[in-house]
Amino acid sequence: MIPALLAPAPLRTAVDVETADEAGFLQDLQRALAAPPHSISPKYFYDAEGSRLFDRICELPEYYPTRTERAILSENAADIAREIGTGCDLVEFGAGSCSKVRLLLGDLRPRRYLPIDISSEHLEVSAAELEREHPGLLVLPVAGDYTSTFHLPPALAGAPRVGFFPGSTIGNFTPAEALQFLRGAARMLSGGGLLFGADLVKDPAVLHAAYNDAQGVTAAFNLNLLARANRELGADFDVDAFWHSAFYNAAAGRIEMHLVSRRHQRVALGGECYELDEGLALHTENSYKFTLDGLRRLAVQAGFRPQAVWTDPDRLFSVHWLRAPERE
Ligand code: AVI
Repeated sequence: MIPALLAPAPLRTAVDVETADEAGFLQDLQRALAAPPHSISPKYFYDAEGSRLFDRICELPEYYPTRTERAILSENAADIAREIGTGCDLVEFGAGSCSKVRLLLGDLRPRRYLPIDISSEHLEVSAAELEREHPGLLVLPVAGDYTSTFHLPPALAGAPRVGFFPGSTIGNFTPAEALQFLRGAARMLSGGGLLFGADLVKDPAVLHAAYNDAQGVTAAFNLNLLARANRELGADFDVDAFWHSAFYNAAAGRIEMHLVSRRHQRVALGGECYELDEGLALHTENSYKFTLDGLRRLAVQAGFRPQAVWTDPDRLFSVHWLRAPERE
Protein backbone atom coordinates (compact mmCIF):
# COMPACT_ATOMS: atom_id res chain seq x y z
CA MET A 1 0.00 0.00 0.00
CA ILE A 2 1.61 3.26 -1.03
CA PRO A 3 -0.24 6.26 0.28
CA ALA A 4 0.38 8.90 -2.33
CA LEU A 5 0.15 12.57 -1.55
CA LEU A 6 -3.35 13.72 -0.82
CA ALA A 7 -3.37 16.18 -3.67
CA PRO A 8 -6.56 17.21 -5.42
CA ALA A 9 -6.96 15.35 -8.72
CA PRO A 10 -9.67 14.78 -11.27
CA LEU A 11 -12.56 12.81 -9.80
CA ARG A 12 -12.21 9.08 -10.47
CA THR A 13 -15.30 6.94 -10.60
CA ALA A 14 -15.56 3.74 -8.56
CA VAL A 15 -15.38 1.74 -11.82
CA ASP A 16 -12.02 3.29 -12.73
CA VAL A 17 -10.72 2.49 -9.28
CA GLU A 18 -11.88 -1.14 -9.46
CA THR A 19 -10.41 -1.75 -12.94
CA ALA A 20 -7.09 -0.26 -11.90
CA ASP A 21 -7.20 -2.37 -8.77
CA GLU A 22 -7.71 -5.61 -10.72
CA ALA A 23 -4.73 -4.94 -12.99
CA GLY A 24 -2.69 -4.00 -9.94
CA PHE A 25 -3.76 -7.16 -8.11
CA LEU A 26 -2.60 -9.43 -10.96
CA GLN A 27 0.70 -7.64 -11.32
CA ASP A 28 1.39 -7.46 -7.59
CA LEU A 29 0.47 -11.11 -6.98
CA GLN A 30 2.63 -12.26 -9.89
CA ARG A 31 5.54 -10.28 -8.52
CA ALA A 32 4.98 -11.70 -5.02
CA LEU A 33 4.91 -15.30 -6.29
CA ALA A 34 7.85 -14.93 -8.64
CA ALA A 35 10.57 -13.84 -6.23
CA PRO A 36 11.46 -12.86 -2.67
CA PRO A 37 10.36 -10.94 -0.61
CA HIS A 38 7.08 -12.73 -1.57
CA SER A 39 4.92 -9.95 -0.16
CA ILE A 40 1.74 -8.25 -1.32
CA SER A 41 -0.23 -5.24 -0.08
CA PRO A 42 -3.02 -5.92 2.46
CA LYS A 43 -5.28 -3.66 0.40
CA TYR A 44 -6.16 -6.74 -1.67
CA PHE A 45 -7.93 -8.32 1.31
CA TYR A 46 -10.91 -6.03 0.85
CA ASP A 47 -13.23 -7.37 -1.83
CA ALA A 48 -16.88 -7.81 -0.75
CA GLU A 49 -16.09 -11.13 0.98
CA GLY A 50 -12.95 -9.75 2.63
CA SER A 51 -14.86 -6.72 3.91
CA ARG A 52 -17.58 -9.01 5.29
CA LEU A 53 -14.92 -11.12 7.06
CA PHE A 54 -13.23 -7.99 8.40
CA ASP A 55 -16.57 -6.85 9.88
CA ARG A 56 -16.76 -10.24 11.63
CA ILE A 57 -13.20 -9.83 12.93
CA CYS A 58 -14.23 -6.54 14.52
CA GLU A 59 -16.87 -8.41 16.55
CA LEU A 60 -14.57 -11.20 17.76
CA PRO A 61 -13.93 -11.48 21.51
CA GLU A 62 -10.15 -11.66 20.90
CA TYR A 63 -10.02 -8.66 18.53
CA TYR A 64 -9.90 -5.78 21.05
CA PRO A 65 -9.01 -2.79 18.75
CA THR A 66 -12.47 -2.02 17.38
CA ARG A 67 -14.45 -2.13 20.60
CA THR A 68 -11.67 -0.38 22.54
CA GLU A 69 -11.46 2.47 20.06
CA ARG A 70 -15.24 2.77 19.98
CA ALA A 71 -15.29 3.01 23.79
CA ILE A 72 -12.56 5.68 23.75
CA LEU A 73 -14.44 7.73 21.16
CA SER A 74 -17.84 7.49 22.81
CA GLU A 75 -16.58 8.13 26.35
CA ASN A 76 -14.52 11.14 25.27
CA ALA A 77 -16.68 12.58 22.50
CA ALA A 78 -17.45 15.80 24.40
CA ASP A 79 -13.79 16.30 25.31
CA ILE A 80 -12.70 15.58 21.73
CA ALA A 81 -15.19 18.16 20.45
CA ARG A 82 -13.88 20.71 22.97
CA GLU A 83 -10.33 20.20 21.68
CA ILE A 84 -11.21 20.30 17.99
CA GLY A 85 -14.05 22.83 18.13
CA THR A 86 -17.43 22.53 16.43
CA GLY A 87 -18.26 23.53 12.85
CA CYS A 88 -15.36 21.86 11.01
CA ASP A 89 -15.26 20.25 7.59
CA LEU A 90 -14.77 16.60 8.59
CA VAL A 91 -12.98 14.31 6.10
CA GLU A 92 -12.83 10.57 6.87
CA PHE A 93 -10.17 8.43 5.14
CA GLY A 94 -11.58 4.98 4.26
CA ALA A 95 -14.99 5.58 5.82
CA GLY A 96 -16.70 2.25 4.99
CA SER A 97 -20.05 2.19 6.75
CA CYS A 98 -19.27 5.47 8.58
CA SER A 99 -19.92 3.73 11.89
CA LYS A 100 -17.22 5.27 14.12
CA VAL A 101 -17.92 8.85 13.08
CA ARG A 102 -21.45 8.45 14.46
CA LEU A 103 -19.91 8.41 17.94
CA LEU A 104 -18.58 11.94 17.38
CA LEU A 105 -21.15 13.75 15.27
CA GLY A 106 -23.51 14.74 18.12
CA ASP A 107 -20.76 16.61 19.99
CA LEU A 108 -18.48 17.63 17.14
CA ARG A 109 -21.31 19.02 14.98
CA PRO A 110 -19.26 19.44 11.77
CA ARG A 111 -20.66 21.66 9.01
CA ARG A 112 -19.97 18.99 6.43
CA TYR A 113 -18.87 15.37 6.54
CA LEU A 114 -16.85 14.07 3.57
CA PRO A 115 -16.36 10.30 3.77
CA ILE A 116 -13.81 8.94 1.28
CA ASP A 117 -14.15 5.31 0.28
CA ILE A 118 -13.35 3.09 -2.67
CA SER A 119 -16.87 1.64 -2.72
CA SER A 120 -19.17 4.42 -3.91
CA GLU A 121 -22.29 2.25 -3.61
CA HIS A 122 -21.63 1.55 0.05
CA LEU A 123 -20.93 5.25 0.62
CA GLU A 124 -24.15 6.53 -0.96
CA VAL A 125 -26.24 4.34 1.35
CA SER A 126 -24.29 5.32 4.49
CA ALA A 127 -24.43 9.01 3.50
CA ALA A 128 -28.20 8.98 3.07
CA GLU A 129 -28.64 7.26 6.45
CA LEU A 130 -26.39 9.78 8.17
CA GLU A 131 -28.24 12.75 6.73
CA ARG A 132 -31.52 11.25 8.00
CA GLU A 133 -30.02 10.75 11.46
CA HIS A 134 -28.43 14.21 11.61
CA PRO A 135 -30.70 16.82 10.04
CA GLY A 136 -28.65 19.86 9.09
CA LEU A 137 -25.47 17.85 8.43
CA LEU A 138 -24.32 17.98 4.83
CA VAL A 139 -22.76 14.66 3.78
CA LEU A 140 -20.65 14.72 0.61
CA PRO A 141 -19.32 11.23 -0.21
CA VAL A 142 -16.06 11.10 -2.15
CA ALA A 143 -15.52 7.90 -4.17
CA GLY A 144 -11.83 7.13 -4.43
CA ASP A 145 -8.78 5.48 -2.96
CA TYR A 146 -7.55 7.68 -0.14
CA THR A 147 -4.09 6.09 -0.44
CA SER A 148 -3.92 7.42 -3.97
CA THR A 149 -5.05 10.70 -5.49
CA PHE A 150 -8.64 11.86 -5.06
CA HIS A 151 -10.64 15.01 -5.44
CA LEU A 152 -12.09 16.95 -2.52
CA PRO A 153 -14.56 19.79 -2.98
CA PRO A 154 -13.05 23.20 -2.12
CA ALA A 155 -12.69 23.88 1.61
CA LEU A 156 -15.41 25.97 3.25
CA ALA A 157 -14.47 29.44 4.39
CA GLY A 158 -14.33 29.56 8.19
CA ALA A 159 -14.55 25.78 8.57
CA PRO A 160 -11.16 24.19 9.30
CA ARG A 161 -10.59 20.86 7.60
CA VAL A 162 -10.29 18.02 10.10
CA GLY A 163 -9.24 14.52 9.06
CA PHE A 164 -10.56 11.39 10.79
CA PHE A 165 -8.55 8.18 10.39
CA PRO A 166 -9.69 5.58 12.93
CA GLY A 167 -9.03 1.85 13.21
CA SER A 168 -5.21 1.88 13.35
CA THR A 169 -5.13 1.47 9.58
CA ILE A 170 -1.94 3.52 9.82
CA GLY A 171 -0.43 0.35 11.31
CA ASN A 172 -0.88 -1.44 7.98
CA PHE A 173 1.50 1.01 6.28
CA THR A 174 5.28 0.61 6.34
CA PRO A 175 6.91 3.27 8.56
CA ALA A 176 7.93 5.18 5.40
CA GLU A 177 4.38 5.00 4.02
CA ALA A 178 2.93 6.13 7.36
CA LEU A 179 5.21 9.17 7.31
CA GLN A 180 4.34 9.90 3.69
CA PHE A 181 0.62 9.61 4.45
CA LEU A 182 0.88 11.90 7.48
CA ARG A 183 2.95 14.48 5.54
CA GLY A 184 0.29 14.56 2.83
CA ALA A 185 -2.45 14.83 5.43
CA ALA A 186 -0.64 17.69 7.22
CA ARG A 187 -0.59 19.65 3.95
CA MET A 188 -4.19 18.84 3.05
CA LEU A 189 -5.48 19.65 6.53
CA SER A 190 -3.51 22.89 7.03
CA GLY A 191 -5.35 25.19 9.39
CA GLY A 192 -7.19 22.19 10.89
CA GLY A 193 -5.90 18.85 12.11
CA LEU A 194 -6.11 15.08 12.23
CA LEU A 195 -7.88 12.78 14.69
CA PHE A 196 -6.57 9.25 14.31
CA GLY A 197 -6.60 5.91 16.09
CA ALA A 198 -3.50 3.76 16.66
CA ASP A 199 -3.01 0.39 18.30
CA LEU A 200 -0.44 0.20 21.11
CA VAL A 201 2.41 -2.21 21.92
CA LYS A 202 1.24 -4.72 24.52
CA ASP A 203 1.61 -8.27 25.86
CA PRO A 204 2.39 -10.39 22.76
CA ALA A 205 -0.07 -13.05 24.00
CA VAL A 206 -2.94 -10.54 23.66
CA LEU A 207 -1.75 -9.65 20.15
CA HIS A 208 -1.31 -13.29 19.18
CA ALA A 209 -4.87 -14.12 20.24
CA ALA A 210 -6.29 -11.13 18.34
CA TYR A 211 -4.79 -12.36 15.05
CA ASN A 212 -5.30 -16.11 15.68
CA ASP A 213 -8.91 -16.18 16.82
CA ALA A 214 -10.48 -19.44 17.96
CA GLN A 215 -13.24 -19.33 15.32
CA GLY A 216 -10.71 -19.02 12.48
CA VAL A 217 -12.22 -15.83 11.05
CA THR A 218 -8.83 -14.13 10.68
CA ALA A 219 -7.49 -17.24 8.95
CA ALA A 220 -10.45 -17.11 6.53
CA PHE A 221 -9.82 -13.38 5.98
CA ASN A 222 -6.17 -14.05 5.11
CA LEU A 223 -6.94 -17.08 2.88
CA ASN A 224 -9.66 -15.11 1.08
CA LEU A 225 -6.86 -13.30 -0.75
CA LEU A 226 -6.16 -16.53 -2.67
CA ALA A 227 -9.87 -17.28 -3.16
CA ARG A 228 -10.25 -13.75 -4.52
CA ALA A 229 -7.42 -14.37 -7.00
CA ASN A 230 -9.26 -17.51 -8.16
CA ARG A 231 -12.53 -15.58 -8.55
CA GLU A 232 -11.20 -12.42 -10.15
CA LEU A 233 -8.00 -13.40 -11.90
CA GLY A 234 -8.81 -17.00 -12.89
CA ALA A 235 -5.96 -18.35 -10.77
CA ASP A 236 -6.09 -21.97 -9.59
CA PHE A 237 -4.90 -21.73 -5.98
CA ASP A 238 -5.81 -24.76 -3.87
CA VAL A 239 -6.75 -22.64 -0.85
CA ASP A 240 -6.62 -25.69 1.48
CA ALA A 241 -2.98 -26.15 0.56
CA PHE A 242 -2.06 -22.98 2.53
CA TRP A 243 -2.24 -22.17 6.22
CA HIS A 244 -2.68 -18.86 8.03
CA SER A 245 0.34 -17.75 10.04
CA ALA A 246 0.21 -14.67 12.29
CA PHE A 247 2.88 -13.80 14.85
CA TYR A 248 4.32 -10.82 16.67
CA ASN A 249 7.70 -9.70 15.36
CA ALA A 250 8.95 -7.93 18.49
CA ALA A 251 12.06 -6.45 16.85
CA ALA A 252 9.92 -4.74 14.20
CA GLY A 253 7.00 -4.00 16.59
CA ARG A 254 4.42 -5.57 14.34
CA ILE A 255 2.09 -8.49 13.81
CA GLU A 256 2.91 -10.22 10.54
CA MET A 257 0.44 -12.30 8.60
CA HIS A 258 1.56 -14.85 6.02
CA LEU A 259 0.00 -17.59 3.88
CA VAL A 260 2.25 -20.62 4.06
CA SER A 261 2.35 -23.33 1.41
CA ARG A 262 1.67 -26.75 3.01
CA ARG A 263 3.44 -28.63 0.22
CA HIS A 264 5.35 -28.16 -2.99
CA GLN A 265 2.75 -26.99 -5.54
CA ARG A 266 2.19 -25.29 -8.88
CA VAL A 267 -0.16 -22.35 -9.38
CA ALA A 268 -1.39 -20.91 -12.67
CA LEU A 269 -1.94 -17.16 -12.71
CA GLY A 270 -2.23 -14.74 -15.63
CA GLY A 271 -0.85 -17.20 -18.19
CA GLU A 272 2.19 -18.04 -16.05
CA CYS A 273 2.93 -21.06 -13.85
CA TYR A 274 4.53 -20.55 -10.43
CA GLU A 275 6.25 -23.31 -8.44
CA LEU A 276 5.88 -22.86 -4.70
CA ASP A 277 8.06 -24.84 -2.31
CA GLU A 278 6.66 -26.36 0.85
CA GLY A 279 6.93 -23.70 3.57
CA LEU A 280 7.02 -20.74 1.16
CA ALA A 281 5.42 -17.84 3.03
CA LEU A 282 3.49 -15.17 1.15
CA HIS A 283 3.62 -12.08 3.40
CA THR A 284 0.14 -10.50 3.28
CA GLU A 285 0.05 -7.94 6.09
CA ASN A 286 1.98 -6.01 8.69
CA SER A 287 0.06 -4.50 11.56
CA TYR A 288 2.40 -2.17 13.44
CA LYS A 289 1.86 -1.53 17.14
CA PHE A 290 3.00 1.83 18.49
CA THR A 291 4.14 3.55 21.66
CA LEU A 292 2.69 6.96 22.55
CA ASP A 293 6.17 8.51 22.28
CA GLY A 294 6.78 6.86 18.91
CA LEU A 295 3.50 8.23 17.57
CA ARG A 296 4.29 11.69 18.86
CA ARG A 297 7.69 11.63 17.13
CA LEU A 298 6.10 10.42 13.89
CA ALA A 299 3.48 13.18 14.02
CA VAL A 300 6.10 15.89 14.65
CA GLN A 301 8.27 14.53 11.81
CA ALA A 302 5.24 14.83 9.51
CA GLY A 303 4.75 18.49 10.47
CA PHE A 304 1.88 18.16 12.97
CA ARG A 305 1.73 19.59 16.49
CA PRO A 306 0.50 16.75 18.77
CA GLN A 307 -2.27 17.82 21.15
CA ALA A 308 -4.48 15.57 23.28
CA VAL A 309 -4.28 11.76 23.44
CA TRP A 310 -7.07 9.51 24.76
CA THR A 311 -6.53 5.87 25.77
CA ASP A 312 -8.50 3.15 27.55
CA PRO A 313 -7.69 2.14 31.17
CA ASP A 314 -5.63 -0.87 29.98
CA ARG A 315 -3.71 1.24 27.46
CA LEU A 316 -4.60 -1.11 24.62
CA PHE A 317 -5.43 1.57 22.05
CA SER A 318 -5.01 5.32 21.56
CA VAL A 319 -6.75 8.20 19.82
CA HIS A 320 -4.66 11.27 18.90
CA TRP A 321 -5.52 14.84 18.05
CA LEU A 322 -2.85 16.57 15.96
CA ARG A 323 -2.90 20.15 14.79
CA ALA A 324 -1.82 20.70 11.20
CA PRO A 325 0.44 23.65 10.28
CA GLU A 326 -1.31 26.94 9.58
CA ARG A 327 -2.12 27.81 5.98
CA GLU A 328 0.66 29.66 4.15
C1 AVI B 1 -7.53 -2.81 9.18
N1 AVI B 1 -6.43 -3.14 10.09
C2 AVI B 1 -6.18 -2.07 11.03
C3 AVI B 1 -6.56 -4.47 10.73
C4 AVI B 1 -5.38 -4.73 11.68
O1 AVI B 1 -5.62 -5.11 12.82
O2 AVI B 1 -4.23 -4.51 11.27
C5 AVI B 1 -6.65 -5.57 9.71
C6 AVI B 1 -6.66 -6.94 10.32
N2 AVI B 1 -5.85 -7.92 9.98
C7 AVI B 1 -6.15 -8.98 10.69
N3 AVI B 1 -7.10 -8.67 11.55
C8 AVI B 1 -7.45 -7.40 11.32
